[in-house]
Amino acid sequence: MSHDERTFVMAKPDAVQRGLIGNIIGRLEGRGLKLVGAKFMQIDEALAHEHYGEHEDEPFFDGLVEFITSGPVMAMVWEGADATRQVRQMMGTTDPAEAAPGTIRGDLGLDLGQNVIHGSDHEDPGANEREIDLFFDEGELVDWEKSDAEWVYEDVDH
Ligand code: DAT
Ligand code: MG
Repeated sequence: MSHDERTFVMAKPDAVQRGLIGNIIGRLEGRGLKLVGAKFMQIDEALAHEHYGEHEDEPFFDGLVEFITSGPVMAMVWEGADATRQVRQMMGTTDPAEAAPGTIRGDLGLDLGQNVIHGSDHEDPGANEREIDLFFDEGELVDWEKSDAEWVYEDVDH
């Protein structure tokens, strides 16, 4: 399996306000994933509409846009084997009240509307690339070798 799948991850405004950026990054780092891009930023209305376009007909859309633009977020790109699906598993279900303990939402959230983290949907092919392109220019992503790869992946030679 390739080790270079990339996925888009975001610590949402609630996570930033609650001082949980480091907790989230620590979990992803600890798993063996590699950070290749990060941007502390404020999402404006237009970007929020584009990012959450698939939900524009939902009754919760206006509240979702208001929430995601309510304060800064930490937008990130993480790389690794099966990264998109693995991050989704680590996030837990959309509603933190139902998310399993041990998951990011299950450990750090209580309310569906403020669920701490976004990760690209692994069941929507191309969502990861689309979201990475929406938030990052190519030059903002860093190609680098992480020196622990041989201790994370069995098929990397020691
Ligand atoms: P996810 O973030 O797990 O991919 P999603 O794409 O279905 O979930 O929805 C995007 C965000 O919208 C989600 O993180 C929280 C919010 N949301 C989803 N369903 C909602 C609902 N029924 N009521 C309020 N907010 C909701
Ligand atoms: Mg989604």
